[in-house]
Amino acid sequence: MLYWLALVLKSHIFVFNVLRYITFRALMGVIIGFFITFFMSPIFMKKISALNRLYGGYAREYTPTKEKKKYIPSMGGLIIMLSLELSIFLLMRLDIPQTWIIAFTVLGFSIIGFADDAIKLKNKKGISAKTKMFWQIVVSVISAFAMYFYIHIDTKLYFPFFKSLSIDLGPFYIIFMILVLIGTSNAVNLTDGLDGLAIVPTMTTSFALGVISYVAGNAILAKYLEIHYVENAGELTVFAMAIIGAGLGFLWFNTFPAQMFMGDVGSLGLGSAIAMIAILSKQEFSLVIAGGIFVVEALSVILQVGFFKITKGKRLFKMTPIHHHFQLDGIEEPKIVVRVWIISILLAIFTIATLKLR
Ligand code: 57M
Repeated sequence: MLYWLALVLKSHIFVFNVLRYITFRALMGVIIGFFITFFMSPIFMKKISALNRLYGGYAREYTPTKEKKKYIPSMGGLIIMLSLELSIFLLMRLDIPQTWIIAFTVLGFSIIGFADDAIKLKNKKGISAKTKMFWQIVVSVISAFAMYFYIHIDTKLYFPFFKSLSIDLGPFYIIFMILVLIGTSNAVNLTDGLDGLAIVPTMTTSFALGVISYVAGNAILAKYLEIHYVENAGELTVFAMAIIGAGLGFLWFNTFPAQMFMGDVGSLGLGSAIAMIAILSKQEFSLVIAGGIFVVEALSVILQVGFFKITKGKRLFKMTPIHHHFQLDGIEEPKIVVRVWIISILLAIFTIATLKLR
């Protein structure tokens, strides 16, 4: 909206011209995102805490730190999502379909998460896994078809490290997009089991993808660094920075010892958000590197379940997702979390470095 205002007013009031720049709107994204989550979360926490007490606590059947965390309010992701949707409408260009498809997808995934969280308040089981998956498929199918038919998204897969290697999936790219959306949102959801564990890797992944999107959306830079040019990818940088702003405001309360969790509304919504940036900027493989933490957490569950079935009851890890394994090994929660942060920062730097390693 502000971009449009800049176009209308720039000839009358010169300062509005600055709103046209991606870098300025990205900076505004960090600031707006931070202030919304920072100032609104305390009000929200009070309300959810009251509901928690009313319905007897939210904590699930077992976690190594279950009792202490029983009354911590969840659904903080609602404020993150509010902040993100606001940033989308205020800061991104509304004349391109990308903006609307992002707004729809993130809203869709967060509504699924919200429904689960809200039901969990009363009934600890929440929505069944099948119902949740059904709705995730519905939202991703709509989103993927919109990207295929409205944006005419490039159906080729490009690979980091290789300048000219690409594989064209044609219409099968629709299925690929659906898998990326569902896989990423569930991987972020699985990771979200310790204080601050999911939000920082989400921010570092957003940062790496945001930088690459800026390069991909700038014809001169893209040509210089020999990455695939994607029209309007720079707008994704604005969105990525809004995620960082909102994430910082949320982390203020979610860092150990957490005063609030993001809930499925946050984890599913944020997972779909980073997946959208990766798809629309044609950086799906950069997402795998930058979001390596999410990949490892999800893989640990897949391996554990597979091994359990094949060996008829033996376990590969003490407990998965893998952060529980480290907890049961006796490592304190903040140590596990900060080490994950360190790895995710390194992964983001490495992902950005792949721009030069071609
Ligand atoms: C999300 N939710 C947290 C909070 C957060 C198939 C299986 C792997 C599924 C998996 C599962 O249910 N995952 C979904 C896990 C929960 O956090 C809430 O959920 C939201 C995210 N969706 O925002 O609202 C608890 O996590 C803790 N927490 C924090 N700090 C945070 O900032 O401490 C969360 C955020 C919170 C709080 O205690 O209540 C969760 O862990 O439940 N299942 C599992 O993860 C279970 N694993 C398991 O059964 N593993 C098996 C294999 C064979 C499947 C195995 O390895 O043997 C674990 N679930 C729990 N405890 N609760 C096992 C340990």
